[in-house]
Amino acid sequence: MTEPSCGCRSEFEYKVLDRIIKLEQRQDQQETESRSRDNSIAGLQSAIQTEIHTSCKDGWVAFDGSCYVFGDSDLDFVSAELYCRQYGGQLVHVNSAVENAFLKAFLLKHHKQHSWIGIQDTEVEGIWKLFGTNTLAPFTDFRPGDGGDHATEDCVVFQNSATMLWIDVLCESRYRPICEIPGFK
Ligand SMILES: [Ca+2]
Ligand SMILES: [Ca+2]
Repeated sequence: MTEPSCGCRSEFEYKVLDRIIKLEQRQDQQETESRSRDNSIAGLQSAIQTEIHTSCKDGWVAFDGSCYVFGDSDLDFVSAELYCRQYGGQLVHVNSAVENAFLKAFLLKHHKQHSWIGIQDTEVEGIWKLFGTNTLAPFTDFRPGDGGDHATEDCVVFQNSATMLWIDVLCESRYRPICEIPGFK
């Protein structure tokens, strides 16, 4: 904005003031947006902090208090669970959206295969329980149309696709295990 040479100084000052007010408003808006962004990533940051403080044996991947192994041979569900138990672990229990997001991101980056999740709906169709327990699955992420009343499909994998959503499959199918054990701090 150029200062005019005419005698309309005060009009010019008003314009400057108006410009300053608008800039301040924009700054306020940006601060609000930035605060909301900060809140939405706070959960992930806390998980990352825990990841930093989670220790795992060599070959295991640490995240948010747990250690994971992504097996590289195709096994049926029971064999996959046994594979994990030989390490003192189990097929992964996905406890939260954050854990799910971590697993999906890892699979997409490193390990593009259908991969077992440690839940079944053998008793009541569509009621998923952590394998070997009477505990309801705390979190699920099924592809639309999956996870419901499919009597023959009582086991679940991350489907190898861009979204890595969960699909129910035959337990006799052979896919990759994801094992989980608690990390140490
Ligand atoms: Ca878990
Ligand atoms: Ca089923």
